[in-house]
Formats: sequence, C-alpha cells, structure tokens
Amino acid sequence: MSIHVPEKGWLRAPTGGERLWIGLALAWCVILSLAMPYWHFKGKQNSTGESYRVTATAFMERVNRFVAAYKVGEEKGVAVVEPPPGSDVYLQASMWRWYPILKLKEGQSYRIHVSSMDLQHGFSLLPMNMNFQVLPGYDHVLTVTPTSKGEFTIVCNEFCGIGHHAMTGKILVD
Ligand SMILES: [Cu+2]
Repeated sequence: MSIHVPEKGWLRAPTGGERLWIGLALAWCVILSLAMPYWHFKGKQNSTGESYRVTATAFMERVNRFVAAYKVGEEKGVAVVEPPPGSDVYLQASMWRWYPILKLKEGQSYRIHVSSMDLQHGFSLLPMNMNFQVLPGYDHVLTVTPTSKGEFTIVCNEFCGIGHHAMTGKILVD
C-alpha cells in the first residue's frame, strides 16, 4: 500500500550531494530568468513588442498598396519590392507563401510589419538567429537594420499545413 500517513519527522533538510545539486539547479534557474530580460536589451535581435490589431483584409490592402508603390521586378511571379530606407515595409504570411520579396539596403532601418492572412505562421530568417510568431489579426512591427549584404531566406517555423515545408520567402540586402 502506498497510502500511508508518513511518520512524524519524515521531512529532513537535504544534505551533502543532494543539497549541492538542488543549489546548482536553483542557481541555474535564477541565471536563466535574469538572462531573458538581459538578452532582450543586449541581444540585438529582439522584438520591441510593438503590435496592432488589424483585419486580414485591411492588412492585405496595405500590402497591395506597398507593392504597387515600390515594385521593382518579379521573381518566379512574386513581386520584388524596394522600399525607401526608413519606411514602413509590409510582409504578408499566408498558406503557403511570404509576400512580397523585399529588397533592403545594408545599414538602413526599416519598420517591417508582418501579419498572417489565415492562421499562425512563424517568421524565421536564415541564416540569422531570428524567430517571431506571425498571427492573424495582429500587425507585428519589427524594426530591422540589415548589417550584412546577401540573400536571406524566410522560412515558416510554425507547422501550418500540407505546404508548410515549401513556405519560404526572401529578403535581399545590397
Ligand atoms: Cu506557415
């Protein structure tokens, strides 16, 4: 039988090795808890948490207006858009594509608005260590300053259905 009232005085303070390991685990918990706020300010790859409510239709309209204003070309039928430095940039996630392809300048800042047209997606930029949730109904603003030239692939890191693995996009920096 496992249901017994424990004897009186059953609880003993940990000693020796047990005490050491509990202490180490506790110290590690404290370090990791402090690392979260520390890295938010120190690591330069964090969202400031700026987001707004938006409907899919309203966001799609902004994306279309943005593409019409700054389109410079096309790649496999996807618009390539080069917005002026410092401007608001729109990136639309939907099953299963990122739209449009963005062309940015190194060392310039942009406000990238990301939102989803259908369900939850994940914005992950390779080969950078970046990961953000993309939710329908929210316009999430990421202030981005590219620090190196090249071609960066956007992948979806939130499983979003049968075409999830093919959901890639692109950011070109020159
Ligand atoms: Cu997705």
